[in-house]
Amino acid sequence: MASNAVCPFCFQRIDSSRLWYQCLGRGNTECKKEADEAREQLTKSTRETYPTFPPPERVAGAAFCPTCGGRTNLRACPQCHTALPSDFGDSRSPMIGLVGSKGSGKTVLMTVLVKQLKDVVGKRYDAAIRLATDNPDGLQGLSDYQARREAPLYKDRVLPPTTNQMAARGHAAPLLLRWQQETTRLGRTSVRSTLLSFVDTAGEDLNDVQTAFTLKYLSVCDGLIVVLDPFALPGARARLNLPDAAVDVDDDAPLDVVNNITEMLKVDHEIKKRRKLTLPVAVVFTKIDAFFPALNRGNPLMAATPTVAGYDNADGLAVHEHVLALMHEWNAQDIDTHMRLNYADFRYFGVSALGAEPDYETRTVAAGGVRPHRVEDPVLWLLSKAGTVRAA
Ligand SMILES: Nc1nc2c(ncn2[C@@H]2O[C@H](COP(=O)(O)OP(=O)(O)OP(=O)(O)O)[C@@H](O)[C@H]2O)c(=O)[nH]1
Ligand SMILES: [Mg+2]
Ligand SMILES: [Zn+2]
Ligand SMILES: [Zn+2]
Repeated sequence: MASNAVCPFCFQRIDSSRLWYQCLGRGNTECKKEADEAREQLTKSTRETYPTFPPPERVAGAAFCPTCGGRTNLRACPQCHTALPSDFGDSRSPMIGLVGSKGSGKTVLMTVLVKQLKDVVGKRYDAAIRLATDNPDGLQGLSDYQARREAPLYKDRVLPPTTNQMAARGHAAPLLLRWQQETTRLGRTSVRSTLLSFVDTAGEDLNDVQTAFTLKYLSVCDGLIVVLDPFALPGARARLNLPDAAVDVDDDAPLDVVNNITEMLKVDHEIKKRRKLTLPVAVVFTKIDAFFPALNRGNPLMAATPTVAGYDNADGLAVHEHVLALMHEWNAQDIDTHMRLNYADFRYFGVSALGAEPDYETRTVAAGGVRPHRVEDPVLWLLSKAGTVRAA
């Protein structure tokens, strides 16, 4: 039976019951690792792998490589020939898009979010949350990911450089996380697996509505995290005392970004002018730590994420309302107007990936290190919609 899925690497719709195989190089004759033309065309990846081949008829488990005869159970995308996580075929795999304006804090947020999910949220849910592929974010393997993304931020306390535009870096490999959890239904326990896919886009890609990649990516996402930079709002900035080095974007970029995303989605989903978009959108204001001194102690934005193993809807709504109040203070109601007119299902979030203001000039994380504040909220909300996370 054909079952529809989306390849997290090339964003094409594929039949997950007819996945291809990728050789593991275990045959009697030598099989060579090579770049793959289809993969390069669809994902810009020139990574060399053993050959990929279509499934022989009536094979369910392992198959044998037609070139070297070696046995393999590694599955791959029929379109872009990229190896897929072992349980791709039988797990739910919601795609969560992470988009936002330049300098809004996407790279820091994604790095911190992944670590927070692995180290903290997993324990809370009694779930195993792990990177699911050997090429996270285009890097070669988990240790490379840790060395290039996590260590600089957590150990050396340096902020990442700006993410290259897709055109320059050529390859926007998504980061796949597998969320594995035991569930009990009608007295029977089984392990349920969900794959989450995030792509860190460069800010500039969004300003260019024609960026085909972004369009294709947005069109297959089941939910979106739209990252907005409060420092780009003059009304918010007026309440802070920010050094020049902290401000990296043009004024009002947040509304432009939201507008661009809406335009792209509407074209793609062929939505009539008067209809609202139905995919859930988490609108996330980053760098909320800069506003801590001005917020009341009782403000839910100041409190940590509730530590229950479920999405706390009442807490989420309280945060939503308080962020909305801040938007009014910041004179940014137009963003809310836009959201109400165009989306049927959205919620506001305020997060701080770092937990305290960095030294913007030297690009150094504060002395206390990275202390994530509410970074997991948007993902938990989106996953509660997908049914992975219980709403409490
Ligand atoms: N106060 C505060 N500043 C932050 C935080 N996260 C990021 N920043 C600031 O925002 C800057 C940009 O962060 P990035 O994560 O590189 O932003 P980005 O959206 O990936 O930027 P591009 O890749 O250029 O599009 C950082 O250099 C910090 O100055 C945070 O949690 N708190
Ligand atoms: Mg970046
Ligand atoms: Zn082979
Ligand atoms: Zn693919």
